[in-house]
Amino acid sequence: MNPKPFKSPIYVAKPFLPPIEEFQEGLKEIWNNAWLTNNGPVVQRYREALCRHFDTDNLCLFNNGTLALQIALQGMQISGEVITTPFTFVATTHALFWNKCRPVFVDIEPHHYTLDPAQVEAAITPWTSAILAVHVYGHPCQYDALAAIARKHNLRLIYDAAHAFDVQVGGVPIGKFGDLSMFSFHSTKLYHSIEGGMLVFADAGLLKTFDYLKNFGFENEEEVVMPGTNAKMNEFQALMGLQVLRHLPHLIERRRAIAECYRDQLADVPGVYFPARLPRNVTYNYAYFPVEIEESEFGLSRDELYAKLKEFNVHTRRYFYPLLCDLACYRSVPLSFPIPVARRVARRILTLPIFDSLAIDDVERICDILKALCPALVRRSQSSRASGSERINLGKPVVNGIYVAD
Ligand code: T4K
Repeated sequence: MNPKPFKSPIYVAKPFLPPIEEFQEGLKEIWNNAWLTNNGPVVQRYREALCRHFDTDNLCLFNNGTLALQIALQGMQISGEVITTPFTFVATTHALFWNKCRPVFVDIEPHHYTLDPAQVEAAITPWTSAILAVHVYGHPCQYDALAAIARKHNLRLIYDAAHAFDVQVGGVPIGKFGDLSMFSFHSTKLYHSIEGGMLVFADAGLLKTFDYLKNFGFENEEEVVMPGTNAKMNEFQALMGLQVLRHLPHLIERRRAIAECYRDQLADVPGVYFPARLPRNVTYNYAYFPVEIEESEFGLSRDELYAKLKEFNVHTRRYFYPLLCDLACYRSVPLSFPIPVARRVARRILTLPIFDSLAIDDVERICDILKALCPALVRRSQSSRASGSERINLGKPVVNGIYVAD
């Protein structure tokens, strides 16, 4: 096996674009209206479509997910300490910082990389006001356990659901769990509106507050009722969001096929571990395809593999390394407890390319490259050829009894 590099780069993500004629048709309305932003008709129609999609009226649109989360925390008056995960994108913790809240980083669980409820409960102090959990990669958090802790200690439960668009648990949209969920519609996401964000929340009273906060606090031309900011979605974003929504089932189906192909092709590669399968009642969106690389079995470290894949024009990402608590801006935040699982996952994680237009042939080629780069696999196949044996057993040991091989 001697795979060749790709001619053009294969990135971790590639945005879906609707047929250009469809978009041009939609642009005509915006041109005719000469109304580009400030709650225009396309944004209003988009909001209605999403309210129908998620079966709720408690939904507010923003120009990106980061500002949506910042405004959520402000509108809910979250203060003091907030228990959160270090294994996420920087925006999760930045939103706390911008609200003058202190992040309290606790460990994640090893199967799906979401907050470990036992660690959350142990970190509660008299200053704790909320839990900010992340459905990382679209994997649902342990929502029952987190809800029980939030109830018991009178805390708000907020989800960063940036990766979890259209994920359901038992047929219930994931945005219905907890007090509030934030979704990101950034171009790199499985579902996007170029840039964009959405809040879905339990308390209907918050809608007015969020509408004020994203529009400078304007009540009318003469009255500003709170010091808001500018976080409005514009008409072009809404048009893209509306059009991509129509294609969503196809986009998710393509990703499912790609994910299954990766699982098949990589199942027997030593030192490649998948997150555990999600429970049967979860309808997943295949937002990302993370694997863990165990150097002692694979024969290369995660970082060596990441660099070598680049030489083949395969641009994987190490989402989410470094851990947020190790970044210059959060290094001074003390850890209440050690976070061994997060540390190990951050050292081993690699997210492979997944997007609707990635051909299955190319997925197989990425897997062939990865296998050709695996010294342990190459050695095994050489020795089996030398001994003339036809089949080799590449069954994977379970590391520390924790990782669930597929
Ligand atoms: N919470 C969580 C848990 C998040 O993951 C995010 C965002 C947020 C909050 C904040 O939501 P937003 O404010 O973004 O709505 C990307 C995205 O920019 C970011 O939205 C996302 N998470 C994060 C996980 O990934 P980068 O810095 O990795 O993006 P970038 O520009 O390196 O893009 C990744 C790859 O995608 C590129 O190598 C090429 C490809 N790409 C990218 C763009 C922008 C394209 O092919 N076309 C494109 O237009 O952060």
